[in-house]
Amino acid sequence: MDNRRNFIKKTTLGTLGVSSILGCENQSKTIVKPVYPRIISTWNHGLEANQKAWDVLKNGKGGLSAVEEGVKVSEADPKIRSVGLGGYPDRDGIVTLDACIMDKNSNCGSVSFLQNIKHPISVARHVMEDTPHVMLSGKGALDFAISKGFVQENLLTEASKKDWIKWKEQSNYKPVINIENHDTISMLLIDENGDLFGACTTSGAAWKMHGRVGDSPIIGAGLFLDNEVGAAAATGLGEAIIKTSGSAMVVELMRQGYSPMEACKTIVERISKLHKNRPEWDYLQVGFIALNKNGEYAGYSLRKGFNYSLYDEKNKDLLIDAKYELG
Ligand code: SD4
Repeated sequence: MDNRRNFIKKTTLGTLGVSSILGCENQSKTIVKPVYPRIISTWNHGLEANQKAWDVLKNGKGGLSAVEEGVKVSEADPKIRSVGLGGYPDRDGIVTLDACIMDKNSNCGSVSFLQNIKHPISVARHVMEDTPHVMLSGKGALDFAISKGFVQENLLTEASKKDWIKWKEQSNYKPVINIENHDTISMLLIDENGDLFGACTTSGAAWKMHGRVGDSPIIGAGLFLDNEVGAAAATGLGEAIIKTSGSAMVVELMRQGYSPMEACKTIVERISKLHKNRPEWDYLQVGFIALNKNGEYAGYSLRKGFNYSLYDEKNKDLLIDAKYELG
């Protein structure tokens, strides 16, 4: 309790240095007027993804289709090197994908270690809607995707192959911060009724071991929402996010009354403390985005360089530099 009191004191004193972008990032403790619909997504490619999601929502297709169609934009873009087509491969030169999706009723679906399918998020949705399970992995996920009509294709582009060949010269697994361990798209959406939806999709950490699965397909790590409270999602070094059940913890802190910013910051601090004296510290980056039931939002990361995209009625295509822990 004391910590929390201190934290609130610190934030009001401006220790966070949070700019009150649109009066929304730095949420007040007083009653706020809910603002929705609203969409936030990790990184700058979230701009295009948000636009698509917004259009789908406005066409009345619902929040679940909106987040699915939104992140599919990133999955299909070969220039985005950590999602879907064109994603960096593992150390054996194989692109393997992780994704999950969640709706307002806590229904969720997920795929991990999926190969040769451009839109893992859509397979994840099928897992959610057409099976009694939450997660399918590897060959089982691929067989399931094929049974649903998905077509196999080579996801390793020439550009990613070239980078992989270069990486193999040293074969040193030390992801370059904000380059080789970024670009996962995580999208959170609150619809016109105040209901929450989320999606997360990635090819994971570049040059990972074959078979490695990160946080992104794990409900509670890469993505979590509780329709009574809010939603959170992550990007960055998956191992660190899994160890703290990052997204679930952000939502639980919001349940306790933390603002999205306070909740994200608290979990980033926890991750920071855990990893400070470990070898991965040098390349550790994590970032969280959060959206609560009022439509208040925030993003916060360990190191500089994380940004996220916002889309709502007033603010189309806004890219926000997230506040960060290590100044
Ligand atoms: C992972 N969290 O597999 C993912 C990588 C990532 O932005 O977020 N990239 O660890």
